Amino acid sequence: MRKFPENFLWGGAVAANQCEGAYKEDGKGLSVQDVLPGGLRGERTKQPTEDNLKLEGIDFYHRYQEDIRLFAEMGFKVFRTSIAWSRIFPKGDEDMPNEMGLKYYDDLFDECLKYGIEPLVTISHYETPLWLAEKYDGWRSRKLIGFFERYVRTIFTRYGNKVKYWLTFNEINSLLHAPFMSGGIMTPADQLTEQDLYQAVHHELVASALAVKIGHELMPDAKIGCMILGITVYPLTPDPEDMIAVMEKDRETMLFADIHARGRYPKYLLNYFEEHGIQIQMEPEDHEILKHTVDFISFSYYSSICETVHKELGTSTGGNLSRGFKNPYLKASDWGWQIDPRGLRYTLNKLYDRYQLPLFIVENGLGAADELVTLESGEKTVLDDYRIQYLREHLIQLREAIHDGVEVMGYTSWGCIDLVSASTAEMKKRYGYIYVDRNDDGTGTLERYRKKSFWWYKEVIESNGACL
Ligand code: BGP
Repeated sequence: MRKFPENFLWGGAVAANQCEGAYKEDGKGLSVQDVLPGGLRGERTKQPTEDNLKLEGIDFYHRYQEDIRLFAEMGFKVFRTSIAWSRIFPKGDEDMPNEMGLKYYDDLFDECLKYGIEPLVTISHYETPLWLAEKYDGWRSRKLIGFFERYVRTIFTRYGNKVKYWLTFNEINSLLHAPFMSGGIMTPADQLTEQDLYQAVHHELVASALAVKIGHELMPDAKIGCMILGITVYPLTPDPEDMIAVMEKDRETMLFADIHARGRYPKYLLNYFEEHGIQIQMEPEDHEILKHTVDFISFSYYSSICETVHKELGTSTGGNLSRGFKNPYLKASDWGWQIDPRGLRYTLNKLYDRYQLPLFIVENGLGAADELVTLESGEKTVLDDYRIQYLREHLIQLREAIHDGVEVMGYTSWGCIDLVSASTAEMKKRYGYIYVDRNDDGTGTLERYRKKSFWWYKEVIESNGACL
């Protein structure tokens, strides 16, 4: 019989900047998100502006106790969130941390542990302190490695006895696609060369390996993973040229996992650098630092895309920060992300075959415009059968992958409670099991309501996936 392992970590995921709000409370500094009111659709602003929904988020900062109680009610074993770097170091480059920020996460993690929920913490989730962006051009500067090191030492020392599971950079490969949001790089994207981008990538990779090294020294029992934006690519046609095109596109993603898992740059990337005249400045110690490889690989998975050399045959489409061609066999979400549960099984097998390291799916889900309805009983809910179907199909394929022999530590679906979208900065694109009464025009009571999927997911966890 196909089943999930006994200790499988079921749960959900959020990021500080998309849910906490309280953007300048208790000494918090600004982060790049506080000046991105339109997400990836819009321009950054000089100052935080009223139309930026992230400034208030879903007020998780003040309501986390209620929310974690709801997660516990669903039976979560794990809860993924991020620490907002600018709560701990408001500007990012100061010597001393902000005690009020540290205290907040102490309380948050204690609240999780009270219910036996393991925190899974992303150290940097698209929320570089704005000051580091303005003063240093974000991760283009090598100086950020040092600031990041101070930050991770601080949080590892403080939370080492509470947090066992850590992720370094959220979707680290997104730096190539969204340099400001992902890497705090102020220089406009169209003025950045590949040289600039890969230099910034190098700094993050060294910082990531440094976090693994320091984490293992300070917290011998901790498990520290990388986090990759999963971009699954298929050939649009059986033309062998398309297969080669897929291989090349895939490497833009896999290089990040390769370096994190193997501790060195792969030859294909070094050759690519040479052919394109890219010269990365590396310090002698970087090679030693990179050897500190991760304990597991985590990734986000929402959709897949096709690639082809026969551009005239394809219809262009996009997924999560990725562009490619439409797959005629797949349907898409209302935001155009193609829905491909089998692609999850394929991706899990591919990653496991390549690294033989435990895997963790830390994001997956369906963004949809939910409608709150009132039942005869008077209860307000969302009848989100479409979400249940999406999640169920993905979980069945995840179970298949486990049956294939893949070692999977856990699954945290994205936006387990509705939050502000990263790419569009809307509330309307909802992922949660819990509906939050907040609208794109900023109105709403912030009241929480259990959706139909809430009860479904509770049963999934209770039965350890047997009810799927
Ligand atoms: C990932 C990010 C998340 C998240 C998710 C869904 O790229 O790590 O922060 O938001 O995608 O994307 P969106 O919010 O754009 O629908």
